[in-house]
Amino acid sequence: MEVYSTDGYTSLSQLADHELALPVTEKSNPLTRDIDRADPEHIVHLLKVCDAEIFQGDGERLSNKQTLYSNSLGQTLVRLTRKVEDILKDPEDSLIVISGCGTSGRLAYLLATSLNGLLKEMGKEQIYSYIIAGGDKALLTSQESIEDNPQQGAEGLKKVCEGKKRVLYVGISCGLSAPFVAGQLDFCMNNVDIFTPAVIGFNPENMARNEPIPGWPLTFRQVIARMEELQKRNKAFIINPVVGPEAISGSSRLKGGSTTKIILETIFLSAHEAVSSHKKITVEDIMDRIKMYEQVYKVTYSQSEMIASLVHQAGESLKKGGHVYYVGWSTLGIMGIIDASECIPTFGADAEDICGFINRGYSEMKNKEGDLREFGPEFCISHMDFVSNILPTATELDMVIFLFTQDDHLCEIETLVSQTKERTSNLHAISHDLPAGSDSNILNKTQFASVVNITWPTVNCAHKKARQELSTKWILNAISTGGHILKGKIFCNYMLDLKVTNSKLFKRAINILQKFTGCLQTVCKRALLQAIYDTEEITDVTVAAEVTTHTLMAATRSRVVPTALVILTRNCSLLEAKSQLEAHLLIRDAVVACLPFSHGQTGQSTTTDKGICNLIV
Ligand code: F1P
Repeated sequence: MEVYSTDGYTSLSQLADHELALPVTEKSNPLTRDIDRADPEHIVHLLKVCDAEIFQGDGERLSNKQTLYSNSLGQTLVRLTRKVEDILKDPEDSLIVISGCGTSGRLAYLLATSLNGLLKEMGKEQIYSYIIAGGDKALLTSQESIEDNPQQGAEGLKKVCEGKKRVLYVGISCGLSAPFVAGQLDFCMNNVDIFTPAVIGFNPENMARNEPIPGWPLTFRQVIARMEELQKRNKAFIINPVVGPEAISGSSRLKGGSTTKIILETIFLSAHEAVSSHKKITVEDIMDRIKMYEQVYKVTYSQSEMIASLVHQAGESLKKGGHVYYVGWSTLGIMGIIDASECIPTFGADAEDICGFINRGYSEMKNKEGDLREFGPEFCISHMDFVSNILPTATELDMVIFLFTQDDHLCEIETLVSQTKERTSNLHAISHDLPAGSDSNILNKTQFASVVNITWPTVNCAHKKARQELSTKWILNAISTGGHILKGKIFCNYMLDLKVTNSKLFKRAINILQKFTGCLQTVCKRALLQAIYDTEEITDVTVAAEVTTHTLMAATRSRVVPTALVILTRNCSLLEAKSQLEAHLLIRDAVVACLPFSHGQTGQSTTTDKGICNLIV
């Protein structure tokens, strides 16, 4: 079905092929194509059906696709669990390193820190360590350019492991794409006498990223191919179930992050249990644990109505220039900080739009580099900082959400509630295991505007925390994603105004432009570079420069993808595109006004005065 084949444009069938060839983690999820026009209830419903794909049944036999419930994945997890057990039993000179970029690195930090806490309680040696690209600053703010550097990844790993004789390395890259992680995996494979590498991601091996990495001889896919060989000898582990595309295309903080947490906890908590109860872990045990997480999913989304009301409230605050503050205790504070930190790169949000706070700040975070407040206001994360920096200027427009459990300091919570209520009644709670109905219950005494309280069956402490954290993650992801959708930040299920700060995001930007304009990749790239370099004329030298040169420049610019989109669809100058966009406060409004089709004409191609716009979302 060739719709337009003159130079510069591609055909609908080619566009469809293009979408098919995208890795799962970059595809547009058909379930959420209209999420930008949904009301809060429907947004939560769409996130729910999208998250259900994490637990889809074993599709291996039907589609050759590994899922979380695949027997082959279960076997890999059992083998990896045994490696962890070996180290737990004989920890001398050994280390388990969990590493990743962005959200993946933040989850690596959370897991390593929590697991060390468990070992400490038992009086055992703390053998977990984490690496996040960009260091601890990246726990709170995005440092995405470092993700492109395989050498820095390898050097960082070498440093952490100095003097160790046995290292289990777990690298997380949801898209099987981050050069930083590729560098570490490769380093492990070059030193197999000490290192055993494992990788976690959510694409099939043949969809691991295959673009050349500047200044490095391998692609991520080649690294995976080498690991496949080692895996046959139990010397490497590839964990890559397919959980379907994200609700917001490419936003791997959502399903990617949740599934990462499920997999890591399944491996490590199973190993801890095996050692303490002298039990041999089986595939059935692994599956039971995954079923437990599926139950967490069901219980969490059984509160959809309340979650939708929080989404509505967050949307109201964000739309009116207010803020959303997560005030959390213990690891729920960390879940809040992680969710908030992701909003800047995901939605182009300002650092102060959604912020997270944790009681006792960095001493509660237990991060490697300690107190980071010297780096600026966005690094002030304790409740004391909240009281002194935020509360004095807080208004009814600001939404405050307390995150806590029955095990947290309830008196402290009560005091902070009173202080907050002096400034805003827009105060809500997400709590776990608070006994309902009793008069002494903080939820009754303090009159939150709304409460999501979830009660879990009694289990041991580590499992309880794991459930509370994941459940809180799902609710906060819904609040921040839904709030930004209501604020008009999303078009169809794409974040158009993404920050093009690393090579993966550069590629994503070009994909988006191709998809919405039908223009050839080379044409899209030129328009994107025009927006990045703020120039009407792009030279061949600039086009040929390395992606890093472009992404460093892009970090200093705003609205580059929307600008390129208008250049392409209107076939206009950069100046004209910028002035078209400036007339609109919200990107979604700007795009709807500038694109030569009205939303809802999905699947149709529309003739414009300058060409054809193919929209096959
Ligand atoms: C890592 C990551 C994401 C972030 C953004 C840029 O992705 O930092 O966490 O949201 O998309 O990339 P990955 O390596 O886990 O795929």
